[in-house]
Amino acid sequence: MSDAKTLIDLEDNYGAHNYHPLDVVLSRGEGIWVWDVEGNKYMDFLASYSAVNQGHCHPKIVEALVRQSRKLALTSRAFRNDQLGPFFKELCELTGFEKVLPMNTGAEAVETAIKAARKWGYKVKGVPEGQAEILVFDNNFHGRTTTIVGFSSESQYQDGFGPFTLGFTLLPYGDSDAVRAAMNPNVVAILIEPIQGEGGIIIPPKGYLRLLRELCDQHNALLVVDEIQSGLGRTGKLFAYQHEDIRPDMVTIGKALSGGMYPVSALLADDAVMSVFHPGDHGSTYGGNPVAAAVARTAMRVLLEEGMIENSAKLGSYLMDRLSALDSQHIKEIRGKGLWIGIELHPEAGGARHFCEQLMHDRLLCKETHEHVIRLAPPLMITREELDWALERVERVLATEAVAV
Ligand code: IF1
Repeated sequence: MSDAKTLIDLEDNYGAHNYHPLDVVLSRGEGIWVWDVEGNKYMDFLASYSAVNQGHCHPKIVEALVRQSRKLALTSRAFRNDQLGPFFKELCELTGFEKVLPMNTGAEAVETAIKAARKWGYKVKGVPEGQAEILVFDNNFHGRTTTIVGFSSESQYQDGFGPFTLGFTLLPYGDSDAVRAAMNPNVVAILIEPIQGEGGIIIPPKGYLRLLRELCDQHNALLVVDEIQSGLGRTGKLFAYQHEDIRPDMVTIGKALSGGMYPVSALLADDAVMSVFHPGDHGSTYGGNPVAAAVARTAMRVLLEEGMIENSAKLGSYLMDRLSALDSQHIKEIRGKGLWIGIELHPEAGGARHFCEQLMHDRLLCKETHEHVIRLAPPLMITREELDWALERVERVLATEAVAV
C-alpha cells in the first residue's frame, strides 16, 4: 500500500490540476466516517457536496450495486431493461411528478432541463425560434459545461472557455423587482437553486420562490428548480422548494439520488413538458442503465426507511441552535436549513480554508466555499452524539484568535 506522499505525488504528476484538495488521502468510508491511508479516522462533514446523504458505502446500496452489476450492467436505451420502469414509477411516486428523464451527472440533468424549456417554449408557448430566454441568478452553480458556465457570475468558471451559449439573463438572487422587470414574452423558464450551495448557502427572502411561481404562471413560463445539491433530504424536507409550498414545473436531481455510489441524475416534470421530447431528441449512453436504476431505487428507499429526512430536520435545527449560540469574533453570519449550514466568517478571520485545515487536523473534514464560508453538510444519518463530537471541534476552532493574514 502506498503512503500518502507517494499517492499525492502521483495525483499531482499525472492528473490535471483542476482541483486544490486538502492533503488527506482517503482509502475507506463507512457511514459518516472515512479513514486515510495512514489509518487516521475522520468525520466527513462535506458528504461529497451532498451526494453521500445516506452515508459512505451504505451496505444496502452497495449490495444493489454488486447484485445488479453481476446480472446486467448496461443495455443502452436501444433496448429495455427490468430496472428502469420500476425506478421511474418509484421516483414519480416519491416526488409527485408524472415523468422522469434519466441522465448521469447533475450538469447533464440541467442541460436536459434547458433543452426541455427551450423546446417547450418553441413548440408549445410559441416563442419565435432561436429567441428563447431563460432567467438565471448571480452566484449560481448548475454544473461545468460550457453552456452552464456561460451563465455563471463567477469569472473563474468562464475564464478561457468562451464563446458561450446565448439566451440567458443573469439577475440578482432574491431580487423581486429585477425578476419582474426581466419577464417578457420570450422568457421560457426561470432556473434557480432554492438555496444556493456553492454561492455560500444563500437562502432567498421568504416568499421569493412563491413570487417566481406566480410570475411564471402570469407569463406562461416554466419554473425550473435545481435540487441536485439541496434535494433528497439535505434541508430537512425531500426538496428545498417544499419549504415554500410551491410546485415547480421541472426539478433536476442528482448526487444523493444514488447515495454517492454511482452517477445518477434525472429531470422530473409532468407530461405537458416532458412530451416535447420525441425518440432521438436527447439521451446518453449510460442514462437510465440497469445499475443506475437499481442503485437509485435502493438509495431512495433507505433515505425514507431510515428516517434520514426527518433526522436532517431535527438535528439541523439542533446544529443551528448550537452554532447560533457560539460567541466567536470570526463569525459574520450563520445560514442554513436542515443539515446544510454555512458559517460566513469576517474577512479579518483569514479565510475559511484555514479553519477547514485546522478542522482536518482535528479529524473533521469540511470544505470552504467562496473563500469566507465554512460549509457544514454531514451525511443525514448522523446521530446527535456524532454531531456533538463535530460541534466540539467547530466551537474550539472558531474560539481561536484571528489568523495573522
Ligand atoms: C465540482 C461546486 C457544489 C450543484 C448544483 C448542478 C451541479 C452541482 C446545485 C452539477 C454540482 C458539485 C460539482 C463539483 C463540486 C460541487 C459543487 F463546488 F462545484 F459548486 F456542490 F457546490 N447543480 N456541484 O451543486 O452536478 O455535474 O457535478 O454532477 O464541479 O467541483 P455534477
